[in-house]
Amino acid sequence: MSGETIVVGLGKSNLSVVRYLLDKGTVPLVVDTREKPALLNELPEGVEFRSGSLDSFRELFAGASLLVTGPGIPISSPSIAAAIAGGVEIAGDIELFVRDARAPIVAITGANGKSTVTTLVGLMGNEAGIKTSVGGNIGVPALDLLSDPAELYVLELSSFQLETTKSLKAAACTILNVTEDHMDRYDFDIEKYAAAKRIIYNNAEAVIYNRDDQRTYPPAGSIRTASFGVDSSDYGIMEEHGKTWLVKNGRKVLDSSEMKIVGRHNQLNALAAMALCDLVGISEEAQVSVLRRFSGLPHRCQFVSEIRGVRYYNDSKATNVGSTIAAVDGLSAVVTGDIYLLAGGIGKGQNFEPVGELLDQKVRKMFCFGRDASDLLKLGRGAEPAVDMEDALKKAFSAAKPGDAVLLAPACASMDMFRNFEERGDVFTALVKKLEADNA
Ligand code: UMA
Ligand code: ADP
Repeated sequence: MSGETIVVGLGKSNLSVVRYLLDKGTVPLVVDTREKPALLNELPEGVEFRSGSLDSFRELFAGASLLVTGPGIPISSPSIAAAIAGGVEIAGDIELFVRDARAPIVAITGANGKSTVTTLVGLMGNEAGIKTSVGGNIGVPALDLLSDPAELYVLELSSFQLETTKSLKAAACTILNVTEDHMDRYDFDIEKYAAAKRIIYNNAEAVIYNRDDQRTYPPAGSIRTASFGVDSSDYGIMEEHGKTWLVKNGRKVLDSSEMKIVGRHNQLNALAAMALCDLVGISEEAQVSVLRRFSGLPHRCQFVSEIRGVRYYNDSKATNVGSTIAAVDGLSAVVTGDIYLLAGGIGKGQNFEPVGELLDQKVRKMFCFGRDASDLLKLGRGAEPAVDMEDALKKAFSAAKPGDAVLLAPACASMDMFRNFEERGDVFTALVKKLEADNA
């Protein structure tokens, strides 16, 4: 094999790739478009780093033996596409992981709900006494899991990660849903985004799909399939005498009011998690016991404080329109008054019209901030400008009455004003706590 191994992009995943390659005796060259990526000082000694535009590396890429691209790097970038066309092998961290993993893998993708379902399956596996490790897009690079022997891996996979993965043979996998996200990476074509997600089904032993969402359907002939959805067939939902049951083939398994996570979307997440667990032998007892106690991940419709009778919720993880709709729907089920929405950031080329429909029905007003606030403001119907998130919060505080709720669910990525969605949620929480102290 001639040429060198080039790691493109120095983020979290590729730092794990560098360590992995060094362990295998390969010293890669690392490149990044940023002059000083935040993780540069963590690059192990002896590994060369170069900064420059992707185009400036065209010749280097063309002569490489292997290109390992981070998820933030589009493989359609001309210099990378040219290298691939010229026969250079491309892989991402997940590809390297699955080649070495020695335990079955449960793989989860979807526009929304990935982290919730991934966490649930991880907890359920461990509850059943199976040593289960969780990683991937959820924030723990998959390669970091290899050092700790596991009996089962649960991976959250983004469409970006799937694009550079070809050897995955999941023991069970799912596409939870496909609604608009990352359109700027998929030529504004949701079918291209869905096609990237469907890579997860290649060579899978068992597939779970969302029967209410055609874009999640597996190709004909997939070995074992099961589905989840809002009717009472297969993994489903049954309404009876005012109760909402999670059912398996019509058999009542859990009264959803026993779960701490609320909203239809979380009922669907619970069904998907149970289906995946059944396929890899995680007991129903473990499934139900986790569903009864799991109170949700931080930054997902997380209750922050009640100030003068108004409840404040942090759903900073709502980084696309679909997740904002789910957050508002979930909250509508538990809030009697009006909902005031704080939204904005990087719109990623999404169509915001469904947010306009929320303003027609469930949301009283939306205060908009961030880079693409103007796209949200075009919706009219109660969309008002704010200077930044703090100003949006102040405006919502002035407008809300006892019984109302203020919800941060931005429908946008955060990186125009914050490091990531976690920082945005933390800043919001701190601002709400300050408001609470000032109004005690
Ligand atoms: N970047 C550059 N130049 C480069 C390389 C990267 O500007 O040369 C930028 C990217 O455009 C991006 C950022 O740096 O904005 C991070 O990209 P990265 O490839 O270095 O990402 P990592 O730090 O390795 O983090 C990735 C996932 N990030 C992305 O897919 C953008 C993390 O998911 C994931 O937790 C981590 O790997 C561990 O596997 C975050 C995410 O936003 C939560 N994911 C998207 C989502 O969920 O919607 C897909
Ligand atoms: P992801 O990892 O795919 O971003 P999360 O589980 O972190 O998904 O949830 C992020 C946000 O998406 C939640 O706060 C909620 O608003 C919304 N959400 C969660 N599950 C679903 C679902 N099944 N369908 C639609 N929206 C969802």
